[in-house]
Amino acid sequence: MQKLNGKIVFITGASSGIGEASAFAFAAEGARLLLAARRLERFQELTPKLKDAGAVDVHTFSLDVRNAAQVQSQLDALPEEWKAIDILVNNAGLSRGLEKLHEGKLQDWDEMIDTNVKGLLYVTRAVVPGMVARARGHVVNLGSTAGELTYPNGAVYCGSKAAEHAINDGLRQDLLGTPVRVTSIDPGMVETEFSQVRFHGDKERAAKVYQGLTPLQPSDVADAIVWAATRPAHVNIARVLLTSIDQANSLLFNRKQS
Ligand code: NDP
Ligand code: 8X3
Repeated sequence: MQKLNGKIVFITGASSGIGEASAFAFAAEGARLLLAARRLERFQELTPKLKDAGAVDVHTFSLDVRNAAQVQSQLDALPEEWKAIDILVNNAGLSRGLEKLHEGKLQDWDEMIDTNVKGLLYVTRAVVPGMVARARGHVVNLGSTAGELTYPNGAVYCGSKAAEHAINDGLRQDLLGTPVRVTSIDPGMVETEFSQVRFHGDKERAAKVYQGLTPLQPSDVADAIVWAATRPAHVNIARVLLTSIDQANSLLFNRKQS
């Protein structure tokens, strides 16, 4: 088992949901946390809590992963003691809208593809060369059941997560012969701000997504991420697909009538 104490773990989209829960899970392992998101103000409250939870140190910065130049400049500007990233969690992501493809909004598509696909690529491109040079590292990408099986009205989000699968597998192939590991963590429905973001702030509609079933919690996903990161150095977990007991795949749920 790999020890994580003192390791630098960089989590994108750490201001909420799975990213925030992962920060707490890595804190409990005594990691040093490098956290980024656009809503920097959220880190003011989070940082002392993460230190209380065991993080050796916490460094936060604002980042929009859609902006390639900003990704590179923010990582170049890191204090020297934060540059040697050991684990990258490419978590920043979102869905926008739930509509038939031929009725979809171009702005929603751009936001999903720019964040979930291009943003993940920009961060990976900026971080992985250092891992290769230092001969150590682990990239954990957030995929989804949506990338396994497309559901109606979700073609673009599902497509972005199918792209994540291809990128995850391609990166693992390209890093063969180096000690850098690559993992995709693919959850089903997780109760986070995800649905509120999808429905542009409509909390009532978002709540209905989880009605009548028990979804995964962000900490369940964080648990899988830390598990993958703590396997022995010669073990690469390629993919973890996890759902709640009330979900079989993107289309099949055990929803109790209310
Ligand atoms: P949340 O909405 O709770 O969190 C999303 C995080 O991503 C926030 O911290 C947000 O921070 C950040 N983010 C979004 N856009 C950007 C951006 N352009 N630049 C930087 N950070 C950004 O959702 P989840 O925790 O559920 O989602 C996390 C990941 O998990 C996503 O990749 C999602 O696709 C995936 N996932 C979610 C599932 C679910 O059912 N919830 C299931 C399977 C996968 P900020 O707004 O402050 O920038
Ligand atoms: C998030 C899971 O099924 O709500 O990736 O799109 S789903």
